Amino acid sequence: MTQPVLPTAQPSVSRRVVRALLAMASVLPAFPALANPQHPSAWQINLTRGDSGLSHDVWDLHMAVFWVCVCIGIVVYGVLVYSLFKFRKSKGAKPDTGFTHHTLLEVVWTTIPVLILIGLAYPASRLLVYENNTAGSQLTVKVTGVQWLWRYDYVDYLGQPIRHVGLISKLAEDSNEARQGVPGISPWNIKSKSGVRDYLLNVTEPLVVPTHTKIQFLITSVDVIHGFWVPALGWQADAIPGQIHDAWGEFDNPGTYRGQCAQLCGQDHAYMPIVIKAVPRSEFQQWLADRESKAHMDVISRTAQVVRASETQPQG
Ligand SMILES: [Cu+2]
Repeated sequence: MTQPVLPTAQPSVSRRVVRALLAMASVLPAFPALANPQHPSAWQINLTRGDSGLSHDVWDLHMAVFWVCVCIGIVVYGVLVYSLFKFRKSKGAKPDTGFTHHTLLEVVWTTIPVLILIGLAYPASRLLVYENNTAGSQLTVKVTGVQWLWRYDYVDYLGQPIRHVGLISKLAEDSNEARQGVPGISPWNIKSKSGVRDYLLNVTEPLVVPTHTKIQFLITSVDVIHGFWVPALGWQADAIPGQIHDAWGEFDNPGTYRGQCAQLCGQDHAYMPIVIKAVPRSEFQQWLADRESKAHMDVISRTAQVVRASETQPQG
């Protein structure tokens, strides 16, 4: 067997490669700091940490997997780049044509990835089971995707059924007019009360939910597949016609949380944002009571209209 002619090591090159990899790795911890659960900030490229125990668990797992991948990348690409420089043709290196396999090495590089995959699959599976366990929810909201808006129906709260409280949430009027080129409305001038630019991000009416409450979302659609995605919740669920997908979420702090439809659902897919307004429990209870009494009055008014119409009908 011909032995390869190996050149002498080039410590300056390998040291430069290691230094470059370390420099790249040192920038990465800055990314999570940019994650804002309520408003995405400029250059926010990492997953948001969200605003509840569940979303923090998702984020922690995501970061753990991320760092495992970074370590694997450093080892694999480190060896690759080091070998490229150390054994380059210009230094006289020649391939070992007689080499076919190395049993011990093959066992090692098969066993290590299998162990890494098992190590990642175990916490991921546990979190998946936890994420799908909606038992003990205190509020249930049915979410229906419609081309191209969201409908929310409140089903029950603290074990009590809620009747006739629902709302249609579609793209805010100013954004809708600006996107259609209505004269006099510029996308750049559309801002919320707090001065946040919210062109295409605001809706006619947000989904109002209480903080510190386990909320069960029953997600479905009436036409095509939509995707209910609010990054602060830590998950995304498909809204599929004829199926109910249940998931749960919670908000620890009051605020406005934004999301988007995450499945390409038609020509106005980009114009059906999601806005969730989390408010303290007492405020939510007041809001719900107002909505229930308004819904009750609407039912009475409609019934009275029907009775009046039947009374004024000419008797045959
Ligand atoms: Cu869509």
